[in-house]
Amino acid sequence: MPLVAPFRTSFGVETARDVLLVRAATPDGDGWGECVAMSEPLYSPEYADGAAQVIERFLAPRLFAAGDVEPLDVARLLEPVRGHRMAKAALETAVLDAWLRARGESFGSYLGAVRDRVPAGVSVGIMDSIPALLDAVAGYLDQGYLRIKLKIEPGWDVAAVRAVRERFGDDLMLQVDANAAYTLADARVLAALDDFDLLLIEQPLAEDDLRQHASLAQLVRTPICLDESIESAKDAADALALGACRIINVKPGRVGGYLEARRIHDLAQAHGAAVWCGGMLETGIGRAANVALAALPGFTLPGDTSASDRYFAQDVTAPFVLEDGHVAVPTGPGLGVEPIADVLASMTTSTTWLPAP
Ligand code: SMG
Ligand code: MG
Repeated sequence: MPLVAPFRTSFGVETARDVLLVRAATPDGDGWGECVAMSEPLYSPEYADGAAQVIERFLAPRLFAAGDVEPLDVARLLEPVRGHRMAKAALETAVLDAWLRARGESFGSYLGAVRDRVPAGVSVGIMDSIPALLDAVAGYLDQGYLRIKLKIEPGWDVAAVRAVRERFGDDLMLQVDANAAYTLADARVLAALDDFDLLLIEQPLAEDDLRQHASLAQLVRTPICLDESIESAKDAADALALGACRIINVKPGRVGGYLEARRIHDLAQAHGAAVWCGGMLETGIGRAANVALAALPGFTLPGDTSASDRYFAQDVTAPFVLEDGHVAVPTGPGLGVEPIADVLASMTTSTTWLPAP
């Protein structure tokens, strides 16, 4: 799916989204799940084609072998396979969607949503120049986005943040995301961001640098938020106990599914730590579930839950739209949205059916 504009991060430029969707065909009806792995293993070790293969060879056979599978069984059945959380999450979501549709219950209701709409933030890529960045941010604010996240990397940090803060004022909710582009030796640059009253600095250091994030947290005043480092509720517990972060970006794909994502929400709430819902340039399928999760009570910061048109001219479902800076939580059974058949067909490059043995 072509993106409406290139999206540059510290690890690369995305111009299109290569999407892997999982459809679970069950006796009670279909369910859908979106795998958030990107086409290349640059954000994390998983990638879309690899996820398709691990589902086909190792994950789906375990579910088929188990026979009658309920959503709460999926993670346990897939546990013997190490890692591959994004692939596992897509399967669990498809099973959960089918199960909820059969029961007439929405994702939001099942997960424990307490809001019917969620405030929307937007993630703004690294640009060629500060004027281009200011134009992009102005455009998003005109559309009503309530929080801006700037992607940063060494060389595109303090000046970019200063320019946005000066142009749009102190009331703008502003945060940054480095996607692991810095080391502890850059602490001075990261501390310079303290002047700009940011909500948080997301994943400044490498994903396996929990201890160093804890050291960095002693050197900067801005709260540290972890994304790539948190792959499970256990990781979240360790990070909070170590003081490696005060805030967690919850991405259901990264942590193996919506049920584990909810556990992280519950754990963070018990710790008094804030969570917010991250994004992986999802289509309407993944977005529907993210928006439902973001409506839980502990999601107290706006998420990367933007409207469909921030990413795609044509979404695979009816588009999610921004209303007064918010996105509505779907209320229909399951995800509450489904792929539009002819749109899906026009975008599909390959389909593999895995028949139950
Ligand atoms: O879905 O709005 C979105 C993208 C939000 O910045 C975003 N995601 O590290 O949080 C992150 C990145 C990961 C994907 S970047 C290609
Ligand atoms: Mg991030």
